[in-house]
Amino acid sequence: MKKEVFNICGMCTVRCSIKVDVEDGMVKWIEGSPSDPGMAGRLCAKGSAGIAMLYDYERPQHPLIREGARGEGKWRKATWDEALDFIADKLKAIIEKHGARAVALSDRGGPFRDLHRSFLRALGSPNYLNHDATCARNTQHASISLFGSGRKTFNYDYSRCKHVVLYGRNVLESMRVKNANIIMDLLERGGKITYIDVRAAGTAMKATRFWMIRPGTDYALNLGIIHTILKDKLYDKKFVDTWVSGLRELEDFVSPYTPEWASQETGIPASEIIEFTREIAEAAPAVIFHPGWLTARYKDSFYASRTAYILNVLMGSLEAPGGLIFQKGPGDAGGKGLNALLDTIPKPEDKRVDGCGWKHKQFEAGPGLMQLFYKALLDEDPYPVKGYIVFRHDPLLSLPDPEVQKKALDKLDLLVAIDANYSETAWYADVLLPSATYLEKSSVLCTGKGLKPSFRMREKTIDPHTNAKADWWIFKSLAERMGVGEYFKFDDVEDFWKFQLEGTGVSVEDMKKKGMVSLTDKPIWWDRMKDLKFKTPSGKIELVSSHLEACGLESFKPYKSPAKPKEGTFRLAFGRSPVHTHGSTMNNPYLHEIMPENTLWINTGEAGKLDIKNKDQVRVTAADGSHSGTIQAMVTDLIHPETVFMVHGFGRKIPWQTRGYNRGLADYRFETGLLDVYDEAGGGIALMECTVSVEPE
Ligand SMILES: Nc1nc2c(c(=O)[nH]1)N[C@H]1C(S)=C(S)[C@@H](COP(=O)(O)OP(=O)(O)OC[C@H]3O[C@@H](n4cnc5c(=O)[nH]c(N)nc54)[C@H](O)[C@@H]3O)O[C@H]1N2
Ligand SMILES: Nc1nc2c(c(=O)[nH]1)N[C@H]1C(S)=C(S)[C@@H](COP(=O)(O)OP(=O)(O)OC[C@H]3O[C@@H](n4cnc5c(=O)[nH]c(N)nc54)[C@H](O)[C@@H]3O)O[C@H]1N2
Ligand code: SF4
Ligand SMILES: [Mo]
Repeated sequence: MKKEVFNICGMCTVRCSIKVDVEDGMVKWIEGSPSDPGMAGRLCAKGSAGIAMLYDYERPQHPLIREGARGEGKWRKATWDEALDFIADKLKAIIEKHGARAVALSDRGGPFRDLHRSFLRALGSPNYLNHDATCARNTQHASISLFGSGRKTFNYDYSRCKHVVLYGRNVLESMRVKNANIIMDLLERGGKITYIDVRAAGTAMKATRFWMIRPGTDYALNLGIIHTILKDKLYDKKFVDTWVSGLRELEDFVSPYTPEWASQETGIPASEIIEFTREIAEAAPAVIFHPGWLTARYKDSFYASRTAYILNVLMGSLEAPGGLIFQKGPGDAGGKGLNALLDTIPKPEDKRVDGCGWKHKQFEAGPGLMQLFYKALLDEDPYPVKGYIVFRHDPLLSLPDPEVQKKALDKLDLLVAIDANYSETAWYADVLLPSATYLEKSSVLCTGKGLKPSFRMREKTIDPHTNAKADWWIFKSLAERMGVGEYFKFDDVEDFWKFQLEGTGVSVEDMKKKGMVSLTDKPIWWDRMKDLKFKTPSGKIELVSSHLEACGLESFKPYKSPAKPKEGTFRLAFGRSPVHTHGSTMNNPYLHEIMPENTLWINTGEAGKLDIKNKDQVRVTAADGSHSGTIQAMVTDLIHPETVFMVHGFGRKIPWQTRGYNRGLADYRFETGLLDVYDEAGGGIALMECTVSVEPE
């Protein structure tokens, strides 16, 4: 029997809409959903390799309970009842001794969080965390400091944009399929891309302008551009007069930061900075300065991101076609949003263990900060945490200092990992619960915000063909065992969908037709001179931020030049390959075949000084000497002399993943001592404040 099912891709976290062809209970074909115009059949390599993941038996297939020491790799197979009872008994003992706040849960963010967040809240713990300290926290906080709301306030209207400026936002490789398509169209219709990176990543190859910037100096570049805009009065006066406070203070602050000064810092000629600024002002307001997603990770990346937002404001690109568009939700379409289980459960009274939102007032409480969580775990301050559930998240691979992390994790009485693969963290856990893959499970419905808000659905295409289970089932079963089953009264996921859709006017049947329901026919635009709403105390875009100032932080931070690495040492930069997702696809049979390991990009001149030739094996050593490894050199002019680069996620250490095991090097193992180093205004861990030495092997 043949059928077509609409699903949401889970091979990375950008969640493209897909259509899956199933024949006789087997997945045969995956393509971008035809009902989503941005996808129209298209998919990336990782998305296509979903089938290879589905039928790969080198991923967890049964619940496992640890037998040997943590991380030793000795496990016993358990039934679901056994594993869930084991977890529930331990959690109950922890809660009895230390209170519910001694249980924490972290995930990888995203729109499918309602059930597991509800589970934690039902237990009574405030300690929900996600991955964002290593991803977009600086950008999130930069947005809050200006607009009073986070980075998801805006979407980027590439389809009408005339000039997009990207700081290490490698859109054509670190991709969203939809955006990559639209950006290629942008180029075809004569739009411009200025791409700024320490190396010529894939996007640089297509860009109309590429600036190879000195590492860690994007903030200086922005100051030079802002200086030019204000000096030459190139900003959108009407927009700025209407919405902005603090322009005069900004003018005073940037007065010493001339393009000539910026040129010395960044290595980009002053004449080019001036020429670029005029060009961009001409294209305004259809311009986008991308404030970064991961961006570069330095101690002042918050200010680099904040000034990128300020550049959009000065160009008046907010809610302008081709600029930064306010994301509209169901309410803006005159409808009602999805019901959330989380809203039905009382908020715990305890304060977060990581201090976010109270001790560290500059940081949103929301998902907290992993590095502060680890510190609290180690010091048992302000209180002990003894149970930790890691769901769809691999902290040991995605944060620095795995050995320090392990010391913190050793304070736990229970570490549970719920994963579709053997993650590095799962391998260290006490119990590993195998999660069904996205093709084998239905998830809670989610909202797609934008000019045309929608509801989106992931429906399972086949039943799990191993003993893995869907997330909703795992958390419902755990909730029942923990005595909080009254919140999880739905029979199955379809029953939960009905609860989510109650009062919205949309039915489950409507959702199943195409996997999404648009809540409006016409795109929703607001009048950018009248109807914008900013959630700052003043209702304005606050260049002088009342939030930052109240927290004792500067709205305009004097620039500090990053130190140049010593001879023979380099900053270690990292990024993505278009064919891998972080560390979770290195063992995928197809993707492994396309890219089995990473290489080390090194500048030709620097390689010459060290007598390193292209394709030589080289030794890379961490700054404190604690870690070293060999890797193939890729000698190229396309990288800045102060830096070397490797793709993130390789050097996997799980012997049961025979393909990915020990192939290539792991960037994070060189980031020694950085678990504690972060941007104090933005909270983002400064992963690129990392130097390594390189020598011929
Ligand atoms: N050194 C260094 N560190 C980095 C980065 C870097 O480039 N270099 N990148 C940073 C960034 S931007 C991010 S976002 C983080 C990413 O942080 P990670 O936590 O590494 O994120 P992912 O690899 O997306 O996925 C986490 C886990 O989810 C599992 N998973 C996948 N699908 C499912 C599923 O359906 N169910 C369940 N339960 N599990 C599933 C995967 O197997 C994986 O183990 O890492 C950050 N850390
Ligand atoms: N194929 C694929 N796509 C993905 C993901 C994936 O794992 N695989 N993950 C998704 C996730 S979670 C995220 S957060 C995004 C991340 O997407 P991006 O934000 O595009 O980040 P990266 O790919 O990590 O690339 C970071 C770039 O910053 C550059 N860089 C380093 N230092 C500097 C500097 O000082 N200045 C500038 N301007 N650049 C610098 C690096 O050379 C690198 O090219 O990608 C998403 N898309
Ligand atoms: S970018 Fe590729 S892997 Fe990521 S969700 Fe889209 S199709 Fe899937
Ligand atoms: Mo990310």
